[in-house]
Amino acid sequence: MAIRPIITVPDPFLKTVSEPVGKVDDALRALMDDMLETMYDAPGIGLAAIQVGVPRRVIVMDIAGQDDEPEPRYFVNPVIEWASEDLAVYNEGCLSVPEHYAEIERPARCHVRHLDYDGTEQLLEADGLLATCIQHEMDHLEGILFIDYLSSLKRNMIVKKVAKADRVSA
Ligand code: GNR
Ligand code: NI
Repeated sequence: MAIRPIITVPDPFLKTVSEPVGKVDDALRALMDDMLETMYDAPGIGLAAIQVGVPRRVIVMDIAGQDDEPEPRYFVNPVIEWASEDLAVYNEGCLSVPEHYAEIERPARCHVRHLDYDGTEQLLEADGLLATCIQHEMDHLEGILFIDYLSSLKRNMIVKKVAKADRVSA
């Protein structure tokens, strides 16, 4: 397993629409292992493959609390089958937009069809943080970031600050 660098805004690669995975094989599992290790190290509660520069429809996630047992989740080729009419607001952050947060409104509950670590088809029925997080991650697969829901004024300000912080620390 290895920790991979996470790309940040304004890297245009984050806008890539990721391609479906053909087959869940050992090479894909190695990618998912690296993604999980990278996510825990960051630390974060979710990570899409595009954030480590791989334009494939793959997500890892773990929303268990710090004092709880780890609960890694893997999503390959996820599809939202149903989303609730009722919305929920969550103060979102993103490892590709470090140290900036914004309240984002999304469907409160959703059902997501996907393949798991073994390539078995699963249906996730999500609410709360799990629903928010899976939708945030699935946006990454379409090249969308949470800051894309903000005004261009706010978005541009955040992108500039991240770029500057990355310059200073580089
Ligand atoms: O670590 C993360 N926390 C988070 C908090 C609220 C809503 C979504 C997230 S996902 C984020 C990690 C990340 O950038 N995933 O793409
Ligand atoms: Ni993110």
